[in-house]
Amino acid sequence: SERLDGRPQKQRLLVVANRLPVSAVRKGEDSWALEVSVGGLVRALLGVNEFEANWIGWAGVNVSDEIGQRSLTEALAEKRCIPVFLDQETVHQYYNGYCNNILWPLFHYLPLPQEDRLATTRSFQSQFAAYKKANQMFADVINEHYQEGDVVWCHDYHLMFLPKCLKEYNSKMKVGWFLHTPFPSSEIHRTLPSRSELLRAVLAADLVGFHTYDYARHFVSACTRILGLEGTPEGVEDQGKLTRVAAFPIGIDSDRFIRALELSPVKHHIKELQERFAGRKVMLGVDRLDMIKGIPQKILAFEKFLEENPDWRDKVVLLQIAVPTRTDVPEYQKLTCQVHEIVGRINGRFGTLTAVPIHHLDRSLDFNALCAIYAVTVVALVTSLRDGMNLVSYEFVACQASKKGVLILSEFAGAAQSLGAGAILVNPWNVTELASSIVYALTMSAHEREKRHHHNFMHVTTHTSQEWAETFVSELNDTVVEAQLRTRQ
Ligand code: ADQ
Repeated sequence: SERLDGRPQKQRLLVVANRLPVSAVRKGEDSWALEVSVGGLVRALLGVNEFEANWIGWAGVNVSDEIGQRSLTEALAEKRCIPVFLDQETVHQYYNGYCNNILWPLFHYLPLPQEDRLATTRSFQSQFAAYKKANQMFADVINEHYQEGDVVWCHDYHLMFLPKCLKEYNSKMKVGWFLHTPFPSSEIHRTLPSRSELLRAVLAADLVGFHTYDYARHFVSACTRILGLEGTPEGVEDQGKLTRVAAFPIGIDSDRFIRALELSPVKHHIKELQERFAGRKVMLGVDRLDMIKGIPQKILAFEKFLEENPDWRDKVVLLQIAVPTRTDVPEYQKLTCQVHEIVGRINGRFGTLTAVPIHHLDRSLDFNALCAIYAVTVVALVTSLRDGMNLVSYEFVACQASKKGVLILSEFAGAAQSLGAGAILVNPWNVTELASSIVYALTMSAHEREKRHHHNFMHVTTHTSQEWAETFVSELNDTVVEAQLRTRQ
């Protein structure tokens, strides 16, 4: 079954990400319990019938013995997952070190660590070596499973070295790379000691994708300024070889959220929340507890709002749901303490015997509870200091068909470029502006709310995650065909 362009009807897609969408827990020498986590990426590809997705990544466990590796590989195969086995030291240096301590902060405009220059340089070098080694291990597994015609789609900052490793194995492999975080200004990327090597490795891909045009432009500038290559409207050119660079803004499976609101457990939950917060307008924050999300800034602005607007004090409540992540990292522990301290102070200042202004939860909510809480919210606050896209803003909009609530959105989230016309855009560093935008949101006319909501709802329901995945993969196929035509000419 072939299509007109010679591609098979169902093309095999190898989706490569640091983590597999399955976590494994060892139950015996050769038995495993697998827990599937259907994140955004899995869901995006579930809806795409054109491709058969296979997953390659780390299963989140250290398995050093042969029986364990073989049995886990077999168990994962049923879920179309192929494991990459990383040893503990590599995970420590590559994942905790280079990925999460260096690239993640830097790509969100937080400078490189600089406590002890010498020690940092040494550990930096060994971390970068581990990063390259880990990427090579991913490439080895991909190469082993690759079949002609497959499309290999690499994800995120963990795997910037992978396109180069793959092309060294097979220059004909179709390789795409997508970054889920921002790509920073070239002046920030310039500070990275391994700046050139990383850029060159990414450029080995056929197609390089970002959430926004700004990130794509930053990447092209980094290649022209740091590597001295030529930027063209299509991408980056190096001695006649073009790497296509473009923006592919991600979305969500909006139907799933809209349908959930019709389920009776969700309706029941909505009713409970409405009763619980009767007489108060619900404001909401949902974030991973990460410094990039601007949680302290959000809560401080809420405090200022309460300070300056005594009439509102018993008429609003802020629900801040913060899932802990990277809890073993000291900076994240410090952030948790800081947030708890501010919340405690505000609740002490403005709480009464029967009510507190902020409900802060250190945990994640299940899907039904999340939908219910989005649905009862009147004002959502997304105050990221930097954020690749931010899907919470999309999910909120999808659940607001009846309330038509207001989205306050940081101009530093990629989502500001797609939902900017419907949201109130703010600079989260400006607490005064943020506090007054809360007043504006709470007192907005119904007409304006409807107009703003309509704009965003149209966007969220048409630019879905399925459409994002389909567009990226078909663009990758086209890029490769065009490159072949060019070389024949
Ligand atoms: P994240 O930084 O994780 O993703 P985001 O896009 O907001 O940020 O996605 C978070 C997801 O986790 C959402 O689906 C949300 O519902 C869920 N979530 C967050 N807190 C939760 C809670 N307390 N309970 C339940 N669920 C919760 C990275 C980038 C983003 C980019 C995405 C996708 O940092 O900028 O948008 O990848 O590319």
